[in-house]
Amino acid sequence: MTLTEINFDGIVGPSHNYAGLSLGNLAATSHKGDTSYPRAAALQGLAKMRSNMALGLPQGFLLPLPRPNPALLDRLAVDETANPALLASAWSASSMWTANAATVSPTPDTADGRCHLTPANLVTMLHRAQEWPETKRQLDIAFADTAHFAVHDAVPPSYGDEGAANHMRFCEGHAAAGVEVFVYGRPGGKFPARQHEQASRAVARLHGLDPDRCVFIEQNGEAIEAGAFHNDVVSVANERVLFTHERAFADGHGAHEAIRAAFPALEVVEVPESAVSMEEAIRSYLFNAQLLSLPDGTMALVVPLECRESARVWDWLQAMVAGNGPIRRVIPVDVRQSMANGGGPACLRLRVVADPATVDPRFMLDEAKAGAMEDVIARHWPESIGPSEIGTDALADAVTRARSALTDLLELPELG
Ligand code: SUG
Repeated sequence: MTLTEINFDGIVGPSHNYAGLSLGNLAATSHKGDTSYPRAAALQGLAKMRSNMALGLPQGFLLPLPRPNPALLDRLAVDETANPALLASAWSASSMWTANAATVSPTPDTADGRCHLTPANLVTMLHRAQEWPETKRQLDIAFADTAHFAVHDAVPPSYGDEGAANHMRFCEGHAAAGVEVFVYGRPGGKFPARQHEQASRAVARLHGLDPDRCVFIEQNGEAIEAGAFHNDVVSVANERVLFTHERAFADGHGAHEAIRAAFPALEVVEVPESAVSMEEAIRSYLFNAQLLSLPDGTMALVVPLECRESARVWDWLQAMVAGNGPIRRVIPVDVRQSMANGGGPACLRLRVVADPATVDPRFMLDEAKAGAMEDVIARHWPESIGPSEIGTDALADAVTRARSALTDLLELPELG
């Protein structure tokens, strides 16, 4: 068994659009009604995957879900009198943000020694709540090897669960036993607190985690109000490192101490408000970064290009790599199409620590497959989608055919 971290990125679906459906996600609501560019969006995502593979890291992917979702349109009896947001929900390509696909507890952390995955119920938003049964169908195929994986049903409503976006794992190395940290929000603010404490606790129990190696932390309500609708907008962890904003947690000092009590090797890289304000951190998505362990044992931070465009953020990052902290490299990537919906590099990936040989190879990427996928995307993904096209038969045909071309290429007829 060679346990290693595999990032499963969501392929951006052909219906990618800006309908402004996510209250509290300031990027998404401010881009409501813009024209989207699904082909460019999907190619940006693949370029990020290629760039991570070039670092010597294994890369997987999950497919876009079938859209428009006919079952949702039927069950809501959507017609021309219905609120346009209901129609748009059935067209959303939001499954691209696979950090919200599931919570993952790898083999070294669980009582039965299997890697446990619980799809996120995403109940707070209609366009996301429709995702999990189809997401589970993919997880059931990709991780069908039940000697090594257990895929659960989602936590039942009304406890909101948003998956890995509110979950961090600390360990000496990915293959070593971890301490799992669950971050939840307290409801009652002006924006929804999407992760409920009871959902996090249920996931920890379902996965058979040792209660002494679990930490539950409250997110700062001010962070949610400033637009951090998931904790991964203000913090990211890898191995022994927590990279976080000073105001990420309700009690920052208490949060670090609680993690340190369970994981004494913790190293905190904290960005103070005086260097980068919470607002600037959220605008640039500094923390929605992939903090990666490179084959040479150092760490790199994959940030969105927007970080280079903010002088304060870029200055802070330059000073960080010039120092002698654990993060030695910063790699900016262009994921602007996803960013405009509030999805940075970290939102686009689900981390699974596993032996790649135990994963269905159809979900693993290599250069040849990436090239073939780019061809399919270039040929079939709509170049652009304007708001008036959502709901049209012509676009429904185009996006349905586009997805079929991908499932054909990947030899995944069970998802066709
Ligand atoms: O759930 N955006 C997503 C972005 C998710 C980002 N994920 C993480 N932070 N891990 C969301 O708010 C916008 C779609 C729209 O409005 O059409 C959207 O769903």
